[in-house]
Amino acid sequence: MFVWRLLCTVGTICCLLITNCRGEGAWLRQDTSWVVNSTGTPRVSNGVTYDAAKALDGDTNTYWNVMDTWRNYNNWYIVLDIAAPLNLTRIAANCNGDTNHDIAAFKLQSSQVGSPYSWEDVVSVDNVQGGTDQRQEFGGFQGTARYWRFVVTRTHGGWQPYLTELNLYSISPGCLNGYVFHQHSRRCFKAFNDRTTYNGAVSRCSLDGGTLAIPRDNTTNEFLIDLKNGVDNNAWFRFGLTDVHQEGVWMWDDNVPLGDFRPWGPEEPNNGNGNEDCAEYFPESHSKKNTWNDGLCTKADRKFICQLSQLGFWE
Ligand SMILES: [Ca+2]
Ligand SMILES: [Ca+2]
Ligand SMILES: [Ca+2]
Repeated sequence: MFVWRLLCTVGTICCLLITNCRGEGAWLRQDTSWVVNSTGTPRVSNGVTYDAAKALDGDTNTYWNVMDTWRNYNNWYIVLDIAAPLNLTRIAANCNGDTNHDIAAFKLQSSQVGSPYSWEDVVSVDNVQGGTDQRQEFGGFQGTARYWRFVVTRTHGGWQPYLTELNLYSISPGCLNGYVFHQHSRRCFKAFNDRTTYNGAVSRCSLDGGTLAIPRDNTTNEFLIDLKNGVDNNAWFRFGLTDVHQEGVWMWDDNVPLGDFRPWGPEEPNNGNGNEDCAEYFPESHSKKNTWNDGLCTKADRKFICQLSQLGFWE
C-alpha cells in the first residue's frame, strides 16, 4: 500500500496502477462559506480581517491569523461545512514560510453530524515542513463527511499559524439533495414531478444553480430515460434543447450545437403547427416511447429534468 501511495505522488503512473486514481477525484473548488467556526479572534489590521476564510479564498497573498491564543496553544482549528458528505483522500496546505508561524503538525477530523459535532480523527500529520510557503500535500487517508475540522497541533515556532491556503481532494461526487449522480457524464440530475413551460423549467433548474438536462450521448440519454420513468412514465419531460433561435437549428442550452446523437421519434422533429421549438421525451407509455419530440415551449403540462455540477468540483 505504501508503494502505491508513493507512486500516487507521480500522478499519471499512479493512475495506471490503482483504481482509486482513475481521474474520478478532484481538488475541490474552495468556498469561503465553508468556514463555520474557528479558534479565537482573527487579527484585524488596516481594515483587513485575517479570518479563517482567508485560507479558503484561493489567494496565496492572504492568510488566517488568530490573535488571542498563547505560544504552544497547539489547538488552532477551523471547522468546515462542505455542504455535502464527500469522500476526502488528500489535503494540501500553504503556510507563510516565516518558520515561526509555519505549521509543523496538524490533524484532520470529521463529524457525521452538524453542531454539536462529534469529531473523530481521520489523519494526523507531523511532518509539515517549515520555512516554505510552497503547497504541501498529504494523503494516505480516507474519510466521508460533510463536517470537517482542521486542527493545527503544533507550529515550528510555537506561535499561532499563518495559514495561507487549505485545499481538499475528494474522490466521491456530491449532489444537491434530490439529485442523482451519473458517473459517465459526471453530472447530477433530477427529474422533477412538477409541470411547467420551457421557461418555467429553465427557471426552476436555475434556482438550484443548474440548467435543463443535456443528454449529449446515448449513455446519458438512457440514464435520463430511466430517471424520468422512475418519476412518471405517463408524462412528457423537457430537457435542454431548442431551435427557438433559428428554425431547424437545434442548440443545447449551453449553446453547443446538437451533434450526431439525436434519437428523435419517428417523423420528429416535425415543427408541428410551425412552432414546436422545445425538445422533450415522449412518455414511456406513448407509442414513440422515450424518443425525442419537438413540442410547444409554452405548454405548461410538461415535467422536466435538471442537471447540476457535482458540489464543490471544478467543471
Ligand atoms: Ca489565502
Ligand atoms: Ca421548431
Ligand atoms: Ca413534434
